[in-house]
Parts: sequence; C-alpha cells; structure tokens
Amino acid sequence: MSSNAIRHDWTLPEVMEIFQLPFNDLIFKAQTIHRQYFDANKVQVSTLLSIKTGACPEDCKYCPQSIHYDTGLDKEKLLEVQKVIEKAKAAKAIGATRFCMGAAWKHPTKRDMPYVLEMVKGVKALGMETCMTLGQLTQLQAYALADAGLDFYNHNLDTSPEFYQNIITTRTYSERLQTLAYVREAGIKICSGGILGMGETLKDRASLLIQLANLDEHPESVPINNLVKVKGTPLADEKDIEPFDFIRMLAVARIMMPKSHIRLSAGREKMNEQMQALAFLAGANSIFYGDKLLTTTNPQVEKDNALFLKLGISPEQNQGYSDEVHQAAIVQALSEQVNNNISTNIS
Ligand code: SAM
Ligand code: DTB
Ligand code: SF4
Repeated sequence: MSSNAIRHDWTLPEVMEIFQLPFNDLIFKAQTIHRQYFDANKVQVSTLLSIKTGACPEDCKYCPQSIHYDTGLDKEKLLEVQKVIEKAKAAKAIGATRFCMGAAWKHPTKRDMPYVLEMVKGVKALGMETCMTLGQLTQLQAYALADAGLDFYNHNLDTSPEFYQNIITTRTYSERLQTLAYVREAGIKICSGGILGMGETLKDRASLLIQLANLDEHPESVPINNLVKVKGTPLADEKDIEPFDFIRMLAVARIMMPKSHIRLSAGREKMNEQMQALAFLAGANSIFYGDKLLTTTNPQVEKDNALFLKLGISPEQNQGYSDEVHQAAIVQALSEQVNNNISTNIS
C-alpha cells in the first residue's frame, strides 16, 4: 500500500507523531500529498450568509448566536427566499462559486423546511453550488434537502469527543455523528470540521481529526476555524493559539484526508498575508470569501483578490457548474485590483 493512500484507520499515537514532526518536514509532506490530488494554485471560494440570526437555544460556548450569552447581537427571523437569492447573485457577481446558508437553530422545524428547500432550488438555479448548515437533521429532512438539490451540508464536530462537554452541553457528539450519517446516506456531500483556540490540547486536535478521517468516507470539505472571540461569550478571553500550531493542524488534516478540501475558515481577519500563504502551503485550499461570515467580519474581498494575485492563486471552478460568468467576475475583480495598485503607486 502506498504511504499516501486514503485511510480510515488512523490511531492517536501516529497522528500525535505527525503533529510533532519538525515544521519543515510536516509542511513538505503535506504539500507533496496536496499536489498528488489537487492543483496547488487553485483555491475554492464560498460565500456565507446567515439566513436566520441569533436566539439559538444551544449553549455552544464559542458562539455569538447562543441565547445563553449576551453578545448584543440583533436577532432576525428567517430571511425571505427572494432576499437570499439576491444575496447569492451578489456573491456570484464577486466570483464565489458556492453559497453557504447558515441558520442559528438546534434543528429546522416542519414549518421552516419548505422555505429552506426553496432557497436551495433558487440558489442552484443561478448555477452555484449550495451548502446549508441548519443544525441537527432527521433522516427525512436530509432526503428532502437532497431532493431539492443541496450539494453540501455543513455540520461541524467542533472538537474532540473528550473535550466536547466543556464546550457544549445541550447536544451530544453522537447526535452530531448521526446527522452526518443521515446526510451521507441521502447523498449530500459533507462539510465538517472544527474550531481551534478553545482551550483544547494537542491530543484533542488529533482526536478531532481522527473522528473525521475515520468516517467511512472523508468529508469532502473540512473547515478549520480559528476561534473568533466575541465579547459576551464564555470563550471571549481565551488565549490565542500559537500561529504555527494552527498551520500544523491544516497540514495534518491535509495528510490524513488527501482528497478533501481543507478550508482555512473563520479567523482569517486576524491573519496576515504571510500566515495565509503558509496555510495554503500546508494544504488549505478553500476559503470563505466575502466581507462577512455569519455575524462577524471576514477580510474584504479586495484584500483577498490582492492576496490571490500576489500568490498566483486562482479560484477553483465548480465541477459541472463552471461558467464564463464566474471566470469573468474574478478576472474583472483582479484587474480592478491591479489598476488600483498601479494608480496608488503612481500617485
Ligand atoms: N446552528 C448550526 C450548527 O451549529 O450546526 C449551524 C450554524 S453554526 C454558527 C456553524 C458553525 O460555525 C459551528 O459549528 C462552529 O463551528 C462555527 N462557529 C460559530 N461561532 C464561531 C466562532 N466564534 N468562531 C469560529 N467558528 C464559529
Ligand atoms: C464553519 O465551519 N465556519 C462558518 C460556517 N462553517 C458556517 C461559520 C463561522 C462563524 C464565525 C462566527 C460568526 O460569524 O458568527
Ligand atoms: Fe446555535 Fe450553531 Fe451557534 Fe451552536 S453554533 S449556538 S447551534 S448557531
């Protein structure tokens, strides 16, 4: 068996060993594997929209949308379908190829489902990939979303099973795994990852990656978030993680799940360009693109376009959805950036 084969039998001692490789060896290994499965100069770009904000009954200690913490967030009811489609059009116009819709729910109700299904159909009709994150699903809801044409379902495990209780008490790890199983069974692609910087140990990070990589099939998309510290949440004063440790997480995820898109997810706003370049070198090949995540800010589109330009990275086109509009939007955004740079340099 080749040492870079797709595996589902990772053990804690071997993953801990990979985490502790000398940094250069780790990055070289990750980049070598990355190049076997991907074009190293392409990054997938998704845009996020909060379709229902705040007042969530769950007690996730990192989350500004939990009703248990006072974060001063204005809550909003479920957005109208047409409004969501307009936002998707705007995301497409700036070059996003996937539109991710997130709701601050423990789970969607029977009343919510028809609206959510219409959103999937409407966004798909624009030629974009669709992703939703709505909390726990029943088997029937997963099938209904699949029938509407949903491409991806985001449902994060967030941390290790061992550390989970310290972060969330209103739901269990096994409930999360059950939803992932329903999503997989319904034929929707899985987006599942976690958050770093919540006070977890290195072992917890290894254990989270083992949970993801030892699923029967690897999640197609693995978001690695750096905690966005929001005032009012219990984790607001958690100390920052060592930046190299964040890069190590991306590299180990790349090594363990070679065919998956690894997303350099929330927390990019606090990372400089060099840190993000290192993240791409470690095998990250997806980002959230657009000025806002769900309730917090993300780097400005112009800044991301400039970074892509400096690094010679271009956005990955969707399989089956590739169209000239996306390509044109990106080319336009990049050329505007170049022109701006030129005029700033001249003046
Ligand atoms: N309510 C649904 C759920 O939790 O499954 C979907 C929306 S929830 C906001 C989606 C994900 O956002 C969470 O699983 C978590 O990983 C991430 N997230 C939330 N707040 C965050 C924060 N402050 N920093 C980083 N990631 C965060
Ligand atoms: C994921 O892993 N990160 C995104 C998305 N999936 C839904 C959410 C990040 C949220 C950051 C905090 C906020 O903006 O509310
Ligand atoms: Fe609710 Fe999701 Fe936030 Fe947890 S992460 S409080 S489930 S919106």
